[in-house]
Amino acid sequence: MTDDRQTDHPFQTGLHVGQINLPSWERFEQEFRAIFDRNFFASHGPLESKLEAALAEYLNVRHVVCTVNATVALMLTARALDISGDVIVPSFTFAATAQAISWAGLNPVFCDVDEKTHNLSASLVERCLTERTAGILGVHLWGRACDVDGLEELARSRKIELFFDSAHALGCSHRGKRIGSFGRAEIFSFHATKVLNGTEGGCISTNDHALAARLRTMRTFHGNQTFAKVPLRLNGRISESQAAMALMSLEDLTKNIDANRTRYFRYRERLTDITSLEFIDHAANEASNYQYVVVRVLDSSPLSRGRILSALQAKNIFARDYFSPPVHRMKPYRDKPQPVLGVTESLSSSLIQLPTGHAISIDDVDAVCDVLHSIMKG
Ligand code: T4K
Repeated sequence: MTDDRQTDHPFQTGLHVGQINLPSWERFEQEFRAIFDRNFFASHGPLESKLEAALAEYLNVRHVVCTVNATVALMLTARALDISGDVIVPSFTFAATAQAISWAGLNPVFCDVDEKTHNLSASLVERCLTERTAGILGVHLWGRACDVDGLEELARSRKIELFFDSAHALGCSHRGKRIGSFGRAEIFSFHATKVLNGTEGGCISTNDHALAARLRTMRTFHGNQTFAKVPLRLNGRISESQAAMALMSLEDLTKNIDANRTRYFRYRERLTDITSLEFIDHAANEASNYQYVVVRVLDSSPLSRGRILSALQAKNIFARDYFSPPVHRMKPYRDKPQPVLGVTESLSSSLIQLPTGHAISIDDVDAVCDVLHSIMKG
């Protein structure tokens, strides 16, 4: 145990919330030498195809279309659905969810989330439906599935589109089925902070042949990649180096999820007796990637969330106040009248995301918990 681990001293290296799961240097070198040898770095190389096939198998879905990041994947999907009007989205999410809708020329309508799941539910969405509603974009926040069945039923009965921002949910399940084949399409992120690290990257998974053809065509200007008639194209391809990183990370996924799970339960065990912090659970009896460790600061807390974050930061523990402010309070949306979203506001002002992942040892988790114990004494 080094000085770093003693709670009366700051960590010399900051503890961050992101996963940053890395392959060994030797594997990295081998994969990147092979890319150099092929002299093929971008524009639909062999690793793109290999990654798409591997992910399609993992997600048990017909088509996976990889992209440069999840934001572009969301934009492409929203555009490829060929709808116009409003799309109902949660405001309690990363800004990319709603901004992708706006980039696609659609209008995000912000809906409140369920207090327990932090996600959209069919009953909440139903209250937002109007004749302008063309779709619903659900988010499986923290890897917990939103009300998939209720939303599918609603989308079917109202004849509107349903797709999912699954950026947090790779390796998670709903009713025992791996997230990835619900709705018309699901979108995943391979950002370095996610459980599957492509440095940057993302993908769309779908069982819809026609949609996949449109997406494959829209994500590139390459003539040999024309599979459908589309209104617009862009360069949203994944590079070979991103695909190489993502493939290595996919091989390590089980190991990385196991590491997250161990840290998650350690935090949970160590924090149970701080009664003014509520530990946010994952769904019972479902697979989770445990990539997020989230606590809620209750009203009974002797310290505000801001004070807790500052106290942690003073020890070089960079816990985050995700997602604050909620998206409807960010530009450009805050410039227009927005609904009152009570649960969203409350979650947005009370949650803390704690550091986890391979880069953080169990000793580190203990040290973070020690700091929390000491500051929450008041
Ligand atoms: N939908 C949802 C629900 C999302 O959460 C996200 C992204 C998206 C869609 C869009 O996915 P992408 O288009 O990004 O694929 C991060 C990530 O950039 C973003 O991917 C993620 N969600 C969001 C929740 O967090 P930042 O700006 O807060 O994180 P960043 O890059 O500052 O990383 C956090 C900390 O981790 C840093 O302060 C330092 C540390 N770090 C980070 C990187 C990248 C490192 O130590 N090394 C690194 O290489 O947005």
